[in-house]
Amino acid sequence: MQTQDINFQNANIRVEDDRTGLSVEALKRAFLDNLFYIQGKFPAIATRNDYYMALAYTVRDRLFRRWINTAEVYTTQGSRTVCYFSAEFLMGPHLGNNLINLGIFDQVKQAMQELGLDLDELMEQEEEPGLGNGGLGRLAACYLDSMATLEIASIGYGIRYEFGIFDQDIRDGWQVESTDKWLSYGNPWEISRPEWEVQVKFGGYTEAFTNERGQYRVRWVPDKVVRGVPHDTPILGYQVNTCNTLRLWSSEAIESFDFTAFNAGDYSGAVYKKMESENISKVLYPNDNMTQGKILRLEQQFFFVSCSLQDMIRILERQNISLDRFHEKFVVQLNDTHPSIAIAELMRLLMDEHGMEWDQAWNITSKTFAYTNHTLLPEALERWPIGLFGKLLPRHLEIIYEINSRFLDEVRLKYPDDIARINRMSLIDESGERYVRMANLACVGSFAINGVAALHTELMKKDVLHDFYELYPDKFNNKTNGVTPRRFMVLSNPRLCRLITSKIGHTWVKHLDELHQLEAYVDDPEFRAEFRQIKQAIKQDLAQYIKANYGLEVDPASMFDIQAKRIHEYKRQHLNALHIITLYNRIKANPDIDITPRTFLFGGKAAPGYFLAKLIIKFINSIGDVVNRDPDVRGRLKVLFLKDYSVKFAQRVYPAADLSEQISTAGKEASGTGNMKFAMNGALTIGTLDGANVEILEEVGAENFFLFGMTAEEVYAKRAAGYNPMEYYESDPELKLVLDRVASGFFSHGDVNLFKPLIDNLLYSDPYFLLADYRSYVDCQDRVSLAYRNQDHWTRMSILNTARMGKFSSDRSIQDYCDDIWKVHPIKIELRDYVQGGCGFDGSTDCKVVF
Ligand code: 26W
Repeated sequence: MQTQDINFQNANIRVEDDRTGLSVEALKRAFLDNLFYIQGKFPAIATRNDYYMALAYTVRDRLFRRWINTAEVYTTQGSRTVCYFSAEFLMGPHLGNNLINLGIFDQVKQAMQELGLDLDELMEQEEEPGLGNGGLGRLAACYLDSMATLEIASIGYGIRYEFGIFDQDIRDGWQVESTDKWLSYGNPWEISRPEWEVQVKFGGYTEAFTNERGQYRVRWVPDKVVRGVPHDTPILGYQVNTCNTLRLWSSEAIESFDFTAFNAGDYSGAVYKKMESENISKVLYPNDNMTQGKILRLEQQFFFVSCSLQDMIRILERQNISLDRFHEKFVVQLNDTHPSIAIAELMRLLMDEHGMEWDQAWNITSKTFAYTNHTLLPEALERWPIGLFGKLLPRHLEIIYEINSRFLDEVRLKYPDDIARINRMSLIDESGERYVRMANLACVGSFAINGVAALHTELMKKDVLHDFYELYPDKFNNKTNGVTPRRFMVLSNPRLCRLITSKIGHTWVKHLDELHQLEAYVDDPEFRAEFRQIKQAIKQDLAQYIKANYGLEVDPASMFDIQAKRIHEYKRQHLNALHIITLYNRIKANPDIDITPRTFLFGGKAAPGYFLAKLIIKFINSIGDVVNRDPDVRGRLKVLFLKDYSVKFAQRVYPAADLSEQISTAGKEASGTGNMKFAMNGALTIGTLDGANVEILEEVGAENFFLFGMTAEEVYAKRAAGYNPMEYYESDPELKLVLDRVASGFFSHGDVNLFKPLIDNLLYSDPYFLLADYRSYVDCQDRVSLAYRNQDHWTRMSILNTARMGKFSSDRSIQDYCDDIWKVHPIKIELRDYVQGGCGFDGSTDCKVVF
C-alpha cells in the first residue's frame, strides 16, 4: 500500500465527516455518497434495496472505526480471549441493532426522513442471516452482544452456511420448505478475509514414524483437503467502543479444478471434487434436538473447529506468544457437543503439527475448553458410528482411544470393578454397534460443564451426566440463560422503553435489575393506563399486519395468547390446540356462553423430517379453518398459524403478547429463552415448572404467573409407575369429547385418518404426558380467562413481570460466565484517531493488527 502518498491532514477531515460522523448531516451525506459510489445509483432509479444497502454501508463505516480500534488494543494489550464455538449463530437483522448499539437510531431515522425515506421500511428490507435453528443459535447471538457490551475480548467462531434455516410456507395447512437464499443480494455486514484462509484435512490414513530426534510421531495422510475462508462480521457492544468479531468459515475447493483429473480427461470428476468441498458449508441442518448421524454434519463440525483452532494458533504466533500459553490466552466455550471434536483436534494440532508431547498437549487442552449442555433429550445426544468416524477422521479416532484409555484408568482407580460404570462413562459406546459419545468426550476434555437453567443443571447432574458429576463434582455449574434487552426490548419495543426510561432513566438497558424501580409505579393509575395503552397499540399493529398478510380480522381487545417456538412434541403445541378445541366445544354446547375472547397465535418451524411436528402444524391450521369460520363463535376465538417465524418476526410478536405459552413437559425444556423475551415485554406466562420457567416464577412471584402441570419428579414417577393415558381419556368427559371430535374427522372434512397418528399417539403412548396435564392446564386457562377480565389487575401483573425480569438479561449470564468459568475482565476501548494517531501506517506506533 502506498501509504506515504496519503495526505493525512486532509484525509482526516474526510474520514471524520463522511465515514465516522454521527450528526444527521454527516449521515445524510455519507448515505448519498454510498448510494452513488457503492450501489452506483442515483435516487430516481434506486430501489428500496439500494437504499437499504447504502444505509448499511453507512452504518458499517461507523462500526469499522471501532472494530479496528478494538483489534489494535487486543493485539497490543494481549488479553485472554473468549472463543465461543457454535455450529449456529442466529443473529437476526443487523441494521436496527447496530443503530441502537451505536446510539444513532434517532439521528438515522431523521436523516432518512429528511431524504424522504422511512427507516422502518429500510429495516424491513434486510434479509436476516438465519444461521441457526432456535434457542441454541439465538443464545449464541445474545451472548455475543453481551460480551461486547461488557467489554470482554471475544470471537464467535462458526460456519457461514450458504443456505440457512429453510423458509416456511403454509399450503393447505401444511408446512412447505424452500431454500433460504439470504446471500442473494449480498451481505454488507461481513468482510471476507481470504488472506487468513486455512486448510482442513479429511479422510485417508495415519502412519507412525520416528523423527530426526528419535521421537515417536504420527503423520496424517488425508485423501481430501479443503480451504476454509473466514468471513468477519463486527459485533458492537451497547454504548461502548468494543467491537468484537464473529468469524464464520466458508469451505472452498483447494483448486478450482483438479488439473490432474482434468488433463486426464475426467472433467466431471474434477468439477465434482470442487462441488464436494463447497458442500461442507452449503446448508444448515434443520434439526433441533434430534441427531441424524449424517457424515456431512460431522464434516461441518470438524471443518469449523479445525479452521478456528488453526486461526487461534496463527493469532498467537503473530503475537510471538508461545503455544505453551494457549490456555492462558484463550478459553473456548463449546456450545453443546456440536464443536466437541475440538478437544481431539487441539491435541492433534499441538502434537502432530507443533511437536508437543502428550502430557503437555493434554495439560493445555484440558485447561482450554468449557462445555455447555443444552438438552437432556436422549435423541439429541450426539454419537457417531466408529466406522464412519474413523473413515473421516482416522487420526482423531486414535487420539480419542488414547484419551479414553487414560481416562478409564482413572475411573477404574476410583471405582475398581464397577464394570457397568466404566461402560457408561467410556468415550466409546460398545453396547451394540460401536459409537463415539461426544458428550463424554466433552466432559472429559473440559474443565467446566454447565447447564442452562437451575432445574436443568440439577437434572443433568442427576441423570444424563450423573457419572461424570460423581467423578468431577467441581466441574459442574449452572449458568441460567439470558437474552439481550437491546434487541428484545429497546429495538423491538420502543414505545414501552420510552415509558420505562421516562420513569427510571435510561441506565436500565445495561443494568436490567434497575427495572425493579418500576414497582414504585405499579399503584399509579396513570402509569398503568399508559402501560396498557402501549400494549394495546402494539396489538393493534399486529392485528393490522395479520389483516394485511392473512386477510383475517382479529380483535386487538381480545387476549393475544401466543406460542412461538420450534414445533416439537415435548413443547406441546398440541396441548394448546386441545385447549382451543375445549373452548370451541363449550361454545358449541352453549352458544351464548360468556367466554373471554382470545386470539390464539402460533409460530415456529418443524424439522422437515419430523412427521408428527408437521402434522401438529396441519392440526392447528385445520382447527383455525373451522373455528374462524363458525358463526356460533362470533369472533370470540381466532386461531392463526403465523408462517416463517424468524428473529425479525419474533421482535414484532413478543411485545404484542398478553399470554405466553411455556407449556413443555416438566424436565424436557432445558431453559427456554422465548419465555424471558415475552415476560420482559409484559406478557404473563402460563407454564409448567420446567427450564427457566422455574426461575421466572421465583422472580415475578406466584401471584403473577399461571402455573400448572406435573413437576419433573412427578413425571418421572408416573413414567416409572407405568403411565396409562387412556385412564385420563376415560375419566374426563371434556377431554374425551375433544379427542373424539378430532378422531371423528370434525376438523378434517370427515377424514378420520388425517389426525389418527396424533390421536393414537396420545391415547396409546403419550410420551409427553399431555393427557395427564390436560385438566390442570384447562383449569389454569380458565383462571387466565377470568383474570383477563379485570384489565386493571392484569396490567398490574404485567408491569410486575417487566419490573422483575432483570435477572434474565444475557449481561447477567455473561458476567457469571466471566467470573466463574472464563476468568476474564473487561478491557476498555478508547476511541482513537487512526489517521492522525498512526496505527503503524505512519510509523508512529509499531502495532501489528492480527485480527
Ligand atoms: C444434533 C442435533 C441437535 C441440534 C440442536 C441437537 C441439539 C440441538 C440444540 C441443543 C437444541 C437447542 O436449541 N436447545 C435449546 O437450547 C436453548 C439455549 O440454551 C434452551 O433455551 C432450550 O431449552 C433448548 O431446547
